[in-house]
Amino acid sequence: MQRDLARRLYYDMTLARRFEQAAAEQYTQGKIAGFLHLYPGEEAVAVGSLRAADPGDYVVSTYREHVHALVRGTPPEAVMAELFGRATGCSGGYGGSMHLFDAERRFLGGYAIVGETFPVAIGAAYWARMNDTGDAVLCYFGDGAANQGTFHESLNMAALWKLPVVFICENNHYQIGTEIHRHSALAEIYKRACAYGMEGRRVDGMDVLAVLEATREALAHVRQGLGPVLLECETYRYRGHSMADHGAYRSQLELAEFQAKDPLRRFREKALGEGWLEPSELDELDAQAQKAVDEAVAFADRSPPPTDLHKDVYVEPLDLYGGGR
Ligand SMILES: Cc1ncc(C[n+]2csc(CCOP(=O)(O)OP(=O)(O)O)c2C)c(N)n1
Ligand SMILES: [Mg+2]
Repeated sequence: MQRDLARRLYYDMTLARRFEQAAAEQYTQGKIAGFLHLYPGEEAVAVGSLRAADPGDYVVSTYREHVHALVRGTPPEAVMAELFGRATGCSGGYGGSMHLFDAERRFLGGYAIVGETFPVAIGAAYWARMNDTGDAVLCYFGDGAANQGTFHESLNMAALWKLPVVFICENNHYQIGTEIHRHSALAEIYKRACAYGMEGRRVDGMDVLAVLEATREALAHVRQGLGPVLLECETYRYRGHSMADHGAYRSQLELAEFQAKDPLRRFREKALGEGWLEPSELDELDAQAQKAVDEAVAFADRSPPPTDLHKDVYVEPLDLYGGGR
């Protein structure tokens, strides 16, 4: 393990954890409106997989996508400002938490509709394949999304045309309050790959190194034109589905079981044990991440709201009230 990579992985995960913590605090203070879906517990999935990707690869995610944007390189200021609905946000303040977008970094968005990511991902992959660019697509989705019709349609097409997509299932065991065995006839999502004749694999999504390695292999496979890969990462979300959900449908014991495998602590122990990083370096990375998050909150707070909310609305305004109002 290179020291630089170890630093990177730890920094990404500690930034992710702290960013989401700050977002929760800002939400409770009324600074963030609408829904807010947070990622603590799942950090190893986005960090491990995105650190295996190249800058030219496309990324398509869900409404639980703040960390994907951050790891892709969208500045924390631009992500937090978007959560605040400010003009300096990465979607100009029009999108909010569920609709982050960063074309420069080929981050093709957060999508609020469950299953919406699949067709977007295969569209980008089809383009890459037609133009022989060598770029791949990382398509994120939840365990619940695997039961949407778009999952079947998109995986079928991707396999048929051997599109360069890695479908990354963030299996956190729940679709809002419904546990996977109560929403899926086949709870081992990776096994569904065989229905399309594609590679399917399950990996420990609480282990950033395992996710990194599995994604590297998957990307090498899809880039060779051997067809898409379905990679299931088994993980867990520590918080409720969104800020509006306290997760009362699951036991504290279950939560504790997964927190015992916490991806940050696990990597920290590994990095120290292997001598990749010193305790002081890890503390310094924690401090740097906290500073970046504090600055992001301050930036969002002092940023203005968008001035022209109708700018990208392609209809003539209706005169609903008469008198040109
Ligand atoms: C088409 C559609 N149906 C229902 C919803 C409401 N909904 C929002 S999130 C969600 C659960 C999705 O669970 P999962 O795919 O496991 O993702 P997770 O939230 O666990 O990351 C549902 C049903 C929606 N947004 N879109
Ligand atoms: Mg889920």
